[in-house]
Amino acid sequence: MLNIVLFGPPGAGKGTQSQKLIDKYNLIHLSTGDLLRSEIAAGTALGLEAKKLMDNGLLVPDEVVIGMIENKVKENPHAAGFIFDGFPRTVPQAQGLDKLLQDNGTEISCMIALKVDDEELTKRLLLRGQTSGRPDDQNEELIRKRVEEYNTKTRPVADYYAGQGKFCAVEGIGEIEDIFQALCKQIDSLKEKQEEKK
Ligand code: B4P
Repeated sequence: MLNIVLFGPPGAGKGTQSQKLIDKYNLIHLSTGDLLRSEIAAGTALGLEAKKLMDNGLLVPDEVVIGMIENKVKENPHAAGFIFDGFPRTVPQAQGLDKLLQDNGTEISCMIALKVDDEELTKRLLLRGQTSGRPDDQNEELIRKRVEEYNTKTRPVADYYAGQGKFCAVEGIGEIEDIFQALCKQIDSLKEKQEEKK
């Protein structure tokens, strides 16, 4: 199986690139941001709780997101693989994901990080805020809070996968198509290595 974690700060382009990657590699896209937003839209108890945190730029509790991902992985036993977008965002989430995949006879193939500086992130998210209606994209202070959450809680997840020899990074600034090609290059070389091992 090809299980990719697409990593990067808020607005790095994880959602944008995931859409393209699932088509090319026939993978299932699991975005915790999208899953949480559909809980909010459906007005569930989980959604109401998550909304308060997300509207303040804060992370949702680990057990909530791990539970959501677990359900989705179990719903897709015959998948060719998954793209995890916006998850794991903390080291306990990464440990939870490792355990879940191990219990299902598979593992993370690689984490690929999109490198984008803070100035570009703010610019992109404010621009998206003009059309998306997402409350967390509407003002600079909130965006800064999300980047701060990323720097303190999420950044260490990269070291977690680097420690397993599963980390690589690509430049996340530039044309969307060029960034996509750089991601494909990493994934193709990963697939070649998987084939050689067989
Ligand atoms: P997410 O939905 O994961 O969203 P994101 O980090 O804002 O965005 P992403 O990186 O996917 O950016 P995108 O491609 O859309 O999280 C939202 C919130 O949910 C979090 O703050 C948190 O509260 C909660 N949450 C989610 N997962 C969680 C978890 N695991 N644990 C706890 N809480 C969790 O791109 C952004 C914009 O840039 C778009 O407008 C796009 O068009 C543009 N763009 C993309 N690539 C570009 C490029 N190359 N050049 C110019 N613009 C580009």
